[in-house]
Amino acid sequence: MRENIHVIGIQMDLGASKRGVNMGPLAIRYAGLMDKLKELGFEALDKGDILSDVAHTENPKMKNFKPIFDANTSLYHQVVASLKENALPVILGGDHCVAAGSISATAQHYGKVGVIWMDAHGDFNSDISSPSGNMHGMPLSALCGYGPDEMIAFTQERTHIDTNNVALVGGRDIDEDERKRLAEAGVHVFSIHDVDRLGMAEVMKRAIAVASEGTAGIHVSFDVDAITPQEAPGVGTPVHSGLTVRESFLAAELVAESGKLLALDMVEVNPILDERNKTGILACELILAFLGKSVY
Ligand SMILES: [Mn+2]
Repeated sequence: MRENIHVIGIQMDLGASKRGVNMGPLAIRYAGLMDKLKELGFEALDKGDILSDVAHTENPKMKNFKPIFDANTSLYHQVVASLKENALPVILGGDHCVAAGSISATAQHYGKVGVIWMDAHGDFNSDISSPSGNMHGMPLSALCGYGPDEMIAFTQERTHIDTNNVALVGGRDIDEDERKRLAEAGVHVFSIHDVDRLGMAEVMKRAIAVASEGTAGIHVSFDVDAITPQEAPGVGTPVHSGLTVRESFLAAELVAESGKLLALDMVEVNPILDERNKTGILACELILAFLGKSVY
């Protein structure tokens, strides 16, 4: 685990249909993230927030593409810069479209990385398959080379993530088309059903193995809607019967134990829909667990 942490916020909610998730970075910081990182012994640097331009849609199949791409371009360059300084970037979303920028940066820097995508949803739609045109449903597809390619066009040559090294954990609301696309692409899907049957320890053991095989390490992209809405009410697209809080912490602790974490996204905290920052506090504590805070 690196000693330097760079916290990078991105106030972005244009990839989702419900507004307010742009305040996520503030809520997570308000829970005491920077002080708690320092208490854990890290050199933690707050790089502030990237702001997005106002909503602007030209193509209804990719709503708000331009302001999303522009903010993601800033994020991409910030994450690359942090990695060059040997820091571990922690990205505070913002809706999940921001992973297009952050994971592209990790892949560009390290060459070959694995991804563990923890989410109630697949986020594996393209502009063609998406029923809504909301871009927070497309980043994993774009990152793996299944479009929309414009979403990750930060450099001349795209660095696609090999789906052999991608594990989706906690999925339970995946569109019919998306299911086919995930299967055809060969993404390793560990749905909530697999978590029930195998237990989180076994699921994470397999997910970490998938994401580590032949890679420099793992970028974890954690969408707080992976957690059951009773425990994480502050999310834009809640889906019932999700991960328990303990399953979520166990996942984070096992990633920390693996020593493979290269970067972490904590996304989709929506303070407007939250209850007294419950979800913001949980997201903050999960970040600490991913970085090695243990209970004993
Ligand atoms: Mn997501």
